[in-house]
Amino acid sequence: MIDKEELLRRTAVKKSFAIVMFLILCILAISCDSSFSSKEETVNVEDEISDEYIVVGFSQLGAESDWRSANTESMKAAFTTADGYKLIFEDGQQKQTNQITAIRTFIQQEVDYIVLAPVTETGWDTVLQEAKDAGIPVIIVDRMVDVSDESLFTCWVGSDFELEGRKMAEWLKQYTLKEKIDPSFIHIVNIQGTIGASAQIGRTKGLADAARENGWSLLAEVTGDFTQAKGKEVMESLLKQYDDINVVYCENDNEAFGAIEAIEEAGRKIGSDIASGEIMVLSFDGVKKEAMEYVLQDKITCIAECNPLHGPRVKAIIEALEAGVTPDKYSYVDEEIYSASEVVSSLKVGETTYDVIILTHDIIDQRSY
Ligand code: GZL
Ligand code: ZN
Repeated sequence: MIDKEELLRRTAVKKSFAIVMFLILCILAISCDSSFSSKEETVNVEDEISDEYIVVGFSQLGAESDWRSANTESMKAAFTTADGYKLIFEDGQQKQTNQITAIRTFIQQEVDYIVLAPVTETGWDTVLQEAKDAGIPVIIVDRMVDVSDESLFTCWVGSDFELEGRKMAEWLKQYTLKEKIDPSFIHIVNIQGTIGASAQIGRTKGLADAARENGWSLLAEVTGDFTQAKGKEVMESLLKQYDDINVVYCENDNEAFGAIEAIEEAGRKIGSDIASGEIMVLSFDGVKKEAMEYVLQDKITCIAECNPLHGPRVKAIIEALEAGVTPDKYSYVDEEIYSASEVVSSLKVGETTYDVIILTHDIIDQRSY
């Protein structure tokens, strides 16, 4: 039989145990609640971070060339968190559908700006209208978009591709004049870039117009899709189709690397001495040092530069827009033309005269990309 005293003691023990358990549960509840609230705080802090940062969604078209890699690096270097930006980068792998999906994702993420490097010019009206309806400014870089309503993008920064093509064609015309090569002797093939890309449209037109005006034989125009592999494949087949090719116009350096491999594997000699049977290679970009070294070796006789460093320009546009300033709708980058041959020292396109930069190792080593 438990006496009354023992009963009171046991009840007291049970009560204090219950109180301790209650306190433990309260502490647990508060801590998990605070972890929840800290999670909420994390979420809020995350939101605050994104409010503090200018969020830029960048739809890059792919990674097909050295030019593209330099362009991507330039954008990533421009939009850093240290400078107050969050860059969301999406690689479209050269497919427009991937880029359209990326833009729609940026809209859902409510980014502050969308930057688009479009793989081809057409097919953007619908998705750019969606961005406009969402109140998100769109900046186009590099190639152009062909849209029915120019208000669908705020600004464009890039190159004048037709001018690049006309400069290259004018260099060839001056070369034939100085070397006393009859225009009808020129049998040229064009390894084009991605069909529908502004760079392809402009460079192709520049050459085609000059070939017609100068009486050159433009034997073929075939896309190499701006890649080395395709450039080689196309050159191999052209060499089988034509035995009188003496100039190869490549719409970027990666295609030129492929074409050079094919020409050398076919046992042909590369160089500017076309009168003695060499095959002259002309190209665009001048980004990779290897391409510029090829110019020194006369494996590429002339390169029309295409400047990939759009990051700082796009950043300047966004900073202007943030400050309430409307930048120019179109801004073109300045570009040079390089050769190791001193035959042509300058050339004229329209009313403007352009110096040809006679390339040296020092110039290559000093260039920023
Ligand atoms: C030109 C750019 C082109 C480069 C190629 O601005 O669009 O795309 O010339 C690249 O190397 O693939
Ligand atoms: Zn060198």
